[in-house]
Amino acid sequence: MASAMLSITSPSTSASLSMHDSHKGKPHFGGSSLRFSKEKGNPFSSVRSSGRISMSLAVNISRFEGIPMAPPDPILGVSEAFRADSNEVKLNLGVGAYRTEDLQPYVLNVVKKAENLMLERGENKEYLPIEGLAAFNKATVELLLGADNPVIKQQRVATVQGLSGTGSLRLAAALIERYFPGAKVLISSPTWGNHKNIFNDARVPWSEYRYYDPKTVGLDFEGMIEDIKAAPEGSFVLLHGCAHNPTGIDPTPEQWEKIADVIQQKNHIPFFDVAYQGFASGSLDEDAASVRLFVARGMEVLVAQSYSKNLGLYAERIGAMNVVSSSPEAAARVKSQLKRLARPMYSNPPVHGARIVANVVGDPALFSEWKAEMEMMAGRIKNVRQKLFDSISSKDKSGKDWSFILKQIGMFSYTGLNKNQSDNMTNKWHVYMTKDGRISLAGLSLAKCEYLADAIIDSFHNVS
Ligand code: PGU
Repeated sequence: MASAMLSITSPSTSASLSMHDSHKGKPHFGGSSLRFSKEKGNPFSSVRSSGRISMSLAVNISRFEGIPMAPPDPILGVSEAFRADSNEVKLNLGVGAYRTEDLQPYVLNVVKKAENLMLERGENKEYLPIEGLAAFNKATVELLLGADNPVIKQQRVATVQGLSGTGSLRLAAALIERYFPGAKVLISSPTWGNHKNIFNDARVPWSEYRYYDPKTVGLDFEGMIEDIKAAPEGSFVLLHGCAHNPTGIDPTPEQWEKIADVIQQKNHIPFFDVAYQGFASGSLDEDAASVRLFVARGMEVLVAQSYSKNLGLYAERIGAMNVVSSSPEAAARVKSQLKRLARPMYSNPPVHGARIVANVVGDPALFSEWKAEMEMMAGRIKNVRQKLFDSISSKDKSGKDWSFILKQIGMFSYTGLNKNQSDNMTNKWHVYMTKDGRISLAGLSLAKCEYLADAIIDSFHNVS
């Protein structure tokens, strides 16, 4: 609450009164409402001289009065609302975070083993170099492109460790802002909600390309190609490497080829966001096929990576930014600038997650165990996807075709529910989800599929 102290001094009087916004009989000064002096020094205190009366106005209104309340985050805010709900049936399908069949968070066994190794070795806590842990950077680019990819041998990739997917994207956005002034980033419509925030905050202009077609509940491939063609030459085209978020709809391998054709023709720069490698299909190689296709064509490519989902390292903030360049010299210069951008932002990245990744990927036994665990996680999501489809199809007698649920891949299902219907899911059924109609199947269990099917059917048919 705003409050102000007024002290009035004159040869014969000295008074002080405090005033509050909420007071009905608020003191009034000379017909004008309370204004802050723009003079030097404390803008919240002013001294006025009026004849023999000098008024000293010391205002202890917060300096942050001009800062409005920010809205809750459309994704992470859903988890906050979920925590505040005391109803036992509640279900959090908002954030894309893997849960077990008992709906508990899951720490991978390989992660625990890697952490034990780290304890045994008694690793220190010294600063990492600005570009991150060397063993991590080597492991991450090899995982992405394949260890024998020629661009790695030719030292044409600038890889720096980033603060997970988000931080890596933000670093690349800063690079674009600094070295490609005015260049636009093309973003799919729809996309992960934070993409726009990232480019907005980095002051990088963006526009959308068509991606999702609500009529077919599939990819608007023609629209996508048209929009990429129509963009100014040399734009950055942001692509989801696999398991497109939020739609769960990916281009086919043939479509990826055509997308690469147009991007090459237009001299655009492909910019991949790879947040789900291994999580979509269960195979690390299959999920990196799109990126590898572009690299094999000799194109320069940006790739942000995240280990939040595939290694369950959400809170460790571990990922990387890779820039595949046409020469080792260009790669070295790009890397030097990425470091220069990172230094004043966060100085150097955290070590714990980087060591986990390096240990898991660098140890053949742990690596194959990881792949099995990833298949298990991807498999559980596929099972609930199937069960949800079966439940909805058998309960809904309206004849609506729900088969799109099975065509989508990855963690999410894009249900087609609108905002009102999504609100009904939450308010009536205690199912927490984002307002764009996305549900995270990673937060669903087989046991809850019937309940969710009832909620979706009710929301779809009874709310407009
Ligand atoms: N890119 C995409 C496409 C994503 O879906 C996510 C995470 C990220 C990047 C960033 O993840 P990092 O944890 O920074 O590596 N999206 C999830 C997680 C919640 C969020 O919005 O950050 C989601 O639910 O969409």
